[in-house]
This record gives sequence, C-alpha cells and structure tokens, in this order.
Amino acid sequence: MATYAIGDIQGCLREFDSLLEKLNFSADDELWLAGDLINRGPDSLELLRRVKTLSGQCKIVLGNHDLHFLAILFGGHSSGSKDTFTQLLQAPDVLEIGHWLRGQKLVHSAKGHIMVHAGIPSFWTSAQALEYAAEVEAVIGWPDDRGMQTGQVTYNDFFAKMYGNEPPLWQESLTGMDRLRIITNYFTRMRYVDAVCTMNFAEKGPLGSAPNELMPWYETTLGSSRVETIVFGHWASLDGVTHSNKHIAVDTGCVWGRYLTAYCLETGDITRQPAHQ
Ligand SMILES: [Mn+2]
Repeated sequence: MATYAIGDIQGCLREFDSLLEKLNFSADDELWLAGDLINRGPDSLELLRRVKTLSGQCKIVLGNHDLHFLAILFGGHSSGSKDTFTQLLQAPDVLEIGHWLRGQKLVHSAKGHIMVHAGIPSFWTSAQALEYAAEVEAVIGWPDDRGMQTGQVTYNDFFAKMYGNEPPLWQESLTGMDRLRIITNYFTRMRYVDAVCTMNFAEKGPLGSAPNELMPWYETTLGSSRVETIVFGHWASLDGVTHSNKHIAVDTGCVWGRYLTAYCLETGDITRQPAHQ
C-alpha cells in the first residue's frame, strides 16, 4: 500500500491518467490531491468526475481555482477570460459535482504529513491550522444554504464575499468574513510573506525574484516546531524545489507544459509525468 500526493492537475486529465498508470496505482493505494484540480487546462469536468469515482481512496484539499469555480456556481461570480469552466458549468451534473467539491477540506493531516494547497503560516501549530481550516470547512461544506445558525455566514455568503487580499496578516481577534477570508487566503493563495507572515499577493515568481524583505512562506520560522512534513502545490515556478525536506512542493506546472508530479509519502520517491502536447 502506498500514498501518493499529486500537485495541481488543473484539468489535465490525460496526464493524470498517465501518471496513475506509471505509479501502478491500485485499489490498495491512497491518493492525496493538493488542490487546483481544475481550471486553465482542458478537461475540468471529466477530471472531477474521475476523481469523484476515486473518492473512497482519495484525500482532497481545495485550491484557489477550485474555490473560484464554487464562487461562480454558488456565489454569483462570473468566469474570467482565462477560465476554462464552460463545459463544467453546462454539465447536467454540475450541481452534484459542486456540492461534493465544497464538502472537501482545506487541510489534511495523516501519516506524518500535512497537505494544504498553498501553505501554512509558521506561527500556527499544526493543531491550530486544522482548527482554523475546520472553521472555513464548516461554512463551505454546510449541508444546506440556511447557514450554520442564525447570523452566521452561509456558504453562498462565503462564496459571494471570499475574494480580496484583506486582511493580509492574522489576528486571533478577527471575526466574520475577514476571519474566514484570511484563513482561506493563507491556505490557498499564500506564496511570499514578510518576516511576520503578512501575505504579499503581487509576487509569484521563482525564488530570489521578490524584494529582499519578502521570503517564501516556508522559510519563516516564527515559533515553528512543526514535526510534520508539509506537502503543498500552488507555486509552479518553484518547480518542485524548496531546499527543505520538510516542505514538498508538488506543483510542477503540468498545465503550463511541464510535469505532473507524484510524491510517495512512504518512500519520498518523486514520479513525473510530462505534459502531453
Ligand atoms: Mn493555486
């Protein structure tokens, strides 16, 4: 039995199938998907249908592109010019897929590893990260649209109001949408931060390309005594390199013509599937 974490698939169904074949993926194995299952690539609809059939042996955390689709479906937003959601949004089973997708997690922890789409600020312990993730998961995954209880944010409210870069720095006293938004942004959008983990959303480039006062989120050490290895996606320009064996970057830009990457939790082995043309 093996556990494979796979980075941002972004609708690259053919490469996903080829990678599973290369891994000899079987019914005994487990799949961890680090978010951004869809968008930009060609087959978001069929990819989600495929992953849904694998649900029983699959752990999924949501990425910013997955949330963007849910914000279109449930929050009244529109597709942007680079989005490739047309087929998905017109599918007869789009609502069923959407409700299933919003029931997925933001953070998953097991087997000495924590999986998240973008990252975890170093001032949160792993237990805190799971706790704060659960606050958002409870809202977006709530079974009906009446909200958790009177006065609280419903999943429709959340998806309507989730966009924005504010606030960029965590405070425990935050409440309501500001609190839900910053938790979501840390887990699904963070790349570069300053020394106290204030998020910078403008810099997206490879290491060394940002101003000196910024660093990758995983290089801040504020209070960090984390024992788990963090598996994350979202940052294709890292090309899988973090220079830290406690931080495994699995987005290697398949949708940009590079690779789809699988990391084996038990052995640390990396398997790569080049993008089909
Ligand atoms: Mn992403």
